Amino acid sequence: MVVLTGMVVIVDGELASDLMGALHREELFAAFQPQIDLASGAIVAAEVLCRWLHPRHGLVDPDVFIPLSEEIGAIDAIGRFVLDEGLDAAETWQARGLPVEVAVNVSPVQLVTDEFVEHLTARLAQRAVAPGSLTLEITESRPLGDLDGIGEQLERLRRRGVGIALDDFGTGHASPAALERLPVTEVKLDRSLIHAVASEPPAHLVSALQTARHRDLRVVAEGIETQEHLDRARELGCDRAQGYLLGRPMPFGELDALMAS
Ligand code: G
Ligand code: G
Ligand code: MN
Repeated sequence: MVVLTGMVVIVDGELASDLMGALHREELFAAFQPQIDLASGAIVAAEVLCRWLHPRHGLVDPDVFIPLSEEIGAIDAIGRFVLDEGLDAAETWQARGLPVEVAVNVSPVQLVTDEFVEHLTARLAQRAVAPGSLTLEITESRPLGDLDGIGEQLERLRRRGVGIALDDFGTGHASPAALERLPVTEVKLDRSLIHAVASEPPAHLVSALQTARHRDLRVVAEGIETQEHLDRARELGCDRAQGYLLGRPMPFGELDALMAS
């Protein structure tokens, strides 16, 4: 099988074996993308996004290496790495009295066993980070599979005070069911809904948003690239916004400097 990543064609068996050692070779790093509070305009959170700088192929798309890592059993190690990067950032900001939260993507594959919850619990105990300042983003772009099994793990995380976001909300047909059955604290509206500026939001989305508001969930708009997108996010009643207009995914130091200015 051949995978296209930008201009490069890579045989995927080779990519898989490269990915196995990527963490130890320190080829993986975290990028941080700011989230803005729509009322105040302040940076209130950052999403941590994993990056892989391959020595020969350059940056590999996460849409390629994340699913690959799930297949080859590397997602747990990568997930722990990204979580640590997020907790480092939150700890640094909170030590300085900056109330900035972090959001970390978690693959449903990481929630198949108890390991992730146990690891996260241990990490939180070691660190000066308020659990409420960490949100885990669960994507629904791939089928969430056994909602009950995932729900159980998410309940345990909620009991520890961690926030749970439904990522890419409004794309999959699973949205309303997942919203109903999972203990979520936030929904992240997929960028396709923000980019469809000219059209009315679909009825199922409007009703899902009403449910979200009734349950007092935070609503975050993704993919804000233009002023029009920002206006759309406000019209939809979003609390927070994220996108290239407001800040691209960037190294920690860059976001840190941006917040200081
Ligand atoms: O920047 P972007 O290309 O980072 O990310 C593409 C996709 O990869 C998104 O769906 C995003 O959620 C996912 N992704 C990025 N980083 C991580 C990560 O650390 N863990 C998981 N599970 N997914 C990630
Ligand atoms: O699926 P998830 O929301 O976790 O991934 C976020 C993805 O969206 C990342 O790939 C990130 O680089 C990308 N992204 C962030 N802001 C924008 C934006 O304004 N426009 C587009 N097209 N993508 C964005
Ligand atoms: Mn995300």
